Amino acid sequence: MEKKTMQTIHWFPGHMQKARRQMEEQLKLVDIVVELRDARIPQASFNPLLDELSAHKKKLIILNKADLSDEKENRLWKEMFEKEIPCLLVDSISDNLSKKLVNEIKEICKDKIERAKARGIRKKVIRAMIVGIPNVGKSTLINNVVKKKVAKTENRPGVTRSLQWIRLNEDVELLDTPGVLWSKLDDQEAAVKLAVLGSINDDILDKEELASYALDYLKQEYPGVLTKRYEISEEGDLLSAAAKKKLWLTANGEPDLKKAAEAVLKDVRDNRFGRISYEKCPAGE
Ligand SMILES: Nc1nc2c(ncn2[C@@H]2O[C@H](COP(=O)(O)OP(=O)(O)OP(=O)(O)O)[C@@H](O)[C@H]2O)c(=O)[nH]1
Ligand SMILES: [Mg+2]
Repeated sequence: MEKKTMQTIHWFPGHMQKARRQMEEQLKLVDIVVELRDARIPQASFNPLLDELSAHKKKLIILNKADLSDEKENRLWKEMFEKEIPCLLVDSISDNLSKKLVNEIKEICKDKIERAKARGIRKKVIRAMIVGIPNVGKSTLINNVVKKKVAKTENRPGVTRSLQWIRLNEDVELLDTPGVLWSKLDDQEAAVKLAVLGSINDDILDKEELASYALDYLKQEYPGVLTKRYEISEEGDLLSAAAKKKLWLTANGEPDLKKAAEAVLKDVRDNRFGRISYEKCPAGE
């Protein structure tokens, strides 16, 4: 898809502004910021606003939903991030994360724990703020780590609306935060990827454009997956071809592109094409 023909995507509703302010306030209580990224789009899910907020804090990057992304890309991205910052590849639905996350957090904060000990504080509680773009899996990760459903989760952006401290054990507390974007989505291709994967509310976006972007990407980077799913030849107008083949038609028998776009986006978000990375690591080229 030509970049210049793309719609301009912008989504920074009031609750995100409020969340940003509250996160800023809580930051002074926090020992470490755990930043979740979507393993399928590790770069597009980087949030400059959160980066700015956590600039002087210890940090851990979690590439979440690693079960949905390409294994080879997962390895490459993790290696790349680890050169700068501790990084874990995580599946917050199936992994057993409690010990792994606590150990990692304690390791990163060990100097703070030591310093507290030296001051006579035997048990320092480490406070970790869990941040990330909407729908990346922050609340799911917290539920996994504390082994019960303490936070509401759903496959749409904007589910968590307020900050919530959760006691994990006697050593660690976690802060669930609402997903936030940033007010200027300069990189519109990144914005399209965020919208395609469900981190931006797409009610007011052009879904046909989003779906066509996804189809073009899949054709280019994962040849054969569209043929497998939609029995189409991966040439020409893919959205229209899929609509014809899958009989997503209007009352008068024309391809119903609106319906097709909804179906394609649902397939992307339900992971019907297998393990796909929507951003390839530059180190692999
Ligand atoms: N396959 C897979 N799905 C995940 C994973 N983590 C979260 N999900 C799903 O992603 C969706 C969003 O999860 P949430 O935990 O609500 O995301 P959030 O970051 O808290 O979202 P907001 O509160 O809206 O910012 C849910 O449908 C989860 O089941 C994961 O590691 N793998
Ligand atoms: Mg949430």
